[in-house]
Amino acid sequence: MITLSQYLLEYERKNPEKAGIKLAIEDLAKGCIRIMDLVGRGPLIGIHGAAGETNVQGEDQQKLDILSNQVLLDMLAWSGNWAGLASEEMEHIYHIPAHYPKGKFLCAFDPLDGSGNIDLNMPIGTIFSVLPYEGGQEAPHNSDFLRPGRDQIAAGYVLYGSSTTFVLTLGEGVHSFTFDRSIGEFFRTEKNLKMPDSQNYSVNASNYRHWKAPVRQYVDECKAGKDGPRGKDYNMRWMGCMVADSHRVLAKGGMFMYPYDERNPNQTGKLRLLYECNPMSMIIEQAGGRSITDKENTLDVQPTDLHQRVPLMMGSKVEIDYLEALHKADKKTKKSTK
Ligand code: FBP
Repeated sequence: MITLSQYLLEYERKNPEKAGIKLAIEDLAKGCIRIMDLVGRGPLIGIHGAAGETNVQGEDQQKLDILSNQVLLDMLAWSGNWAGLASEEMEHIYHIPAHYPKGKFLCAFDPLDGSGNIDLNMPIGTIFSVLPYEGGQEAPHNSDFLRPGRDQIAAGYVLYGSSTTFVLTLGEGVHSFTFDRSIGEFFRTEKNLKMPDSQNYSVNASNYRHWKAPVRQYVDECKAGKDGPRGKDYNMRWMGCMVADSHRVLAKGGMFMYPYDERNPNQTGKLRLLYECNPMSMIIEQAGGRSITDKENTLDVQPTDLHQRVPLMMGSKVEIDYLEALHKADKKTKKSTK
């Protein structure tokens, strides 16, 4: 088994134009090891519970949301590998302090995903997206982060579960690394992950009445199982943590979605494009799956805001093709009845 560092070195040797990516990803890995430690000792050191503040999304921040955010800022700011950072927990982009050199990468991250699970010892994670930066030592602007997901040069997540798993793509397949606490290294435990087809779907079904017709039809048909139009039985899972639910879909196939919700027509989705949907979608596509909003491929969306939300449906190609076809049929019907 090779370590994460060995894999990154091999990658840089094969892709000299990506020089510097090894150190940059290692920064993220070191930061996540610190978060793993904080998460693991949470109740012992009094860092569970709400922090009494809200973030730019209007969500109550957990103490560990803020601590994890600070860990990543501290770890990435001084290394010289990054030109700018964006976080779910911060309204504006974080500028690298002037006394540190700027690097050639930008990072957008969700420091702790699945905040609702933190105090329950349920799976939580960290998600990151890496973009190239061509501005040299100039300070980046929001617009430097507003690039379609296709421009990502790396994406990944860390799942803090019974073991700590680091899943990464650099655009040449998806690899999974497991943290060995006795040695303090991530070792590659799965190479070139390819997502199987399967009958698993993952959605917060309590929102059913707020969904658009194609999504309701998709879930109705899954529930109808082999007696229904799909002719096979489906299983449903929801952990309330995108990293955990997506990890299962990556490993076992099926689909994960947080669809459009008619309750807030101005907010087209719950999950954030730059640091939740784009990185996860790059991983799913690299593993042979697909990811769509209710209008286009997620990775083709032109972002307009750092904290923009989009409807997300991603997973095994056969399921997403089917869901996309339901959306197209619905659109056609609506057009013909106008
Ligand atoms: P954050 O915890 O980072 O805000 O992420 C949002 C999230 O918790 C996802 O991880 C998860 O898929 C979803 O929201 C859960 O939503 P709900 O509470 O509606 O089930």
